[in-house]
Amino acid sequence: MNATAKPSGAEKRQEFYDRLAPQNLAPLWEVLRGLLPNEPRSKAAPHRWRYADIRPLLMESGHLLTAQEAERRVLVLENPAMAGMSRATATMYAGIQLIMPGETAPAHRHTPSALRFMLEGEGAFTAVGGERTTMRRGDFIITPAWAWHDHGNEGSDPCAWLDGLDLPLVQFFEAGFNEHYNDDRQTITRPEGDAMARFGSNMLPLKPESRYGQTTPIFNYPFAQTRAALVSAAEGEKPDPHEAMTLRYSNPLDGGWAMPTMSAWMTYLPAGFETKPMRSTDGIVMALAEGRLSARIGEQDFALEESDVAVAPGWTWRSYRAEKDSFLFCFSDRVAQEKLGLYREERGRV
Ligand code: GTQ
Repeated sequence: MNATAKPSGAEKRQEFYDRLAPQNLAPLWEVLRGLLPNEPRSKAAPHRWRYADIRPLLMESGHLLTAQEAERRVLVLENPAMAGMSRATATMYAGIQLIMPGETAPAHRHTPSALRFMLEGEGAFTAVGGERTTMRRGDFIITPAWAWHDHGNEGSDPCAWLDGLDLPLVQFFEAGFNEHYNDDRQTITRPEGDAMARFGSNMLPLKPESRYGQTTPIFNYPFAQTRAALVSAAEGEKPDPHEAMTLRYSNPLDGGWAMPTMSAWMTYLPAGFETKPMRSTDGIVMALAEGRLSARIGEQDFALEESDVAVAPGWTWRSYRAEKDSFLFCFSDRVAQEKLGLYREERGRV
C-alpha cells in the first residue's frame, strides 16, 4: 500500500471496528447474516450409533469402575459435529447408561429433566419421588425435573438404557441445580404401580395434580401398552404418508406432552412402509425399539437395527423405510419450541 494513499472504505471501517472492540461494542452489520439466516442451518450432523459397536465398550466400562464411583456410568453419545459438548443434537443430551447386577446409581436430583428408553436386561428399577418402577425393554421412563432418583439392578444381567436429558437447554439458560441425597437409595413411600393406578388407567383422582409439577405423574409408559396401541391404531387407519403411525407420550392431566422441555413419541412402520420426506425445526434423537429400518437423514442413509440410536438434526429432511415391522422411539425439544412459538415443520409432496 502506498503510504500517501487514502484509506479505503474497508480500512476505514476496520479502523472504526478496532476502536469499538475495547469498549465491548461490535457492528451488527458484520454479523447480521449469521444471526438471522433465512432458515435454520443446524450445527449438528446426521449420525447413527450401532448398539453392536457401543455394547462391548459399555460392558468394558462396567469393569472399569462401579456405578457408585461413576455416580452415573454412561457413555455419552456425542454428535460428531459437536465433539466435547455432550450433545446429540443442538439442545438434547443423550447417553447409554449401564448398571451391573447388584449395583446402585446413587440418589440425586437436578433441575434438568431426564428420560430413559430401556434397551437391555431385566431386573433394573428406577425410583422416582418415593416410588419404584421396573424397567423393561422398550419402556419409556421419566425422571421429572428436581425429583429424587436412583437406579438399581436386582437382576443377574447387565441393564442398559438410553438416557435423554435437556442439559444443553438448561445450560443455555444457566438455570441448572443439582443435589445429592443423604443415602444411596431414597426412601420408598408408595407401592410400585401407584402412579399408574391413579393416573394411567383412564381415570383420575377427583383433584388431579401431578406430583411432579409440569411433568406427567406417570413415570413409566410400558412398551407392551405403547406397542399394542400403535398396532391397533394402524388397523383402524392407514398410516400417515409422512409420519406413519405415530402416537405421542402424553400427560393425562392436560393431554399435553409428558414433559415440559422434551417431547417423546413412538412411530410404528409396518414392514415395507416407506414415509415421504419431512423436516421440522427440532433435532430428533431416535432409537429403534423393534424391527429393522432404513433412515434417510439429509443426504445419508442409515440402516437401523434394534437398539441403534440415530440423530436427525433440526430442519433436515428425514424419511424411513421399514424392512420389518418397526417401532421407532423418538425424542426432541419440540414441546419447548412449541411453547416458545418457534416450532415449524414442512412435508415433502406426497
Ligand atoms: O441418570 O441421573 O446420562 O444425572 C446424565 C446425567 C444420566 C441420571 C445421565 C444424569 C443421569
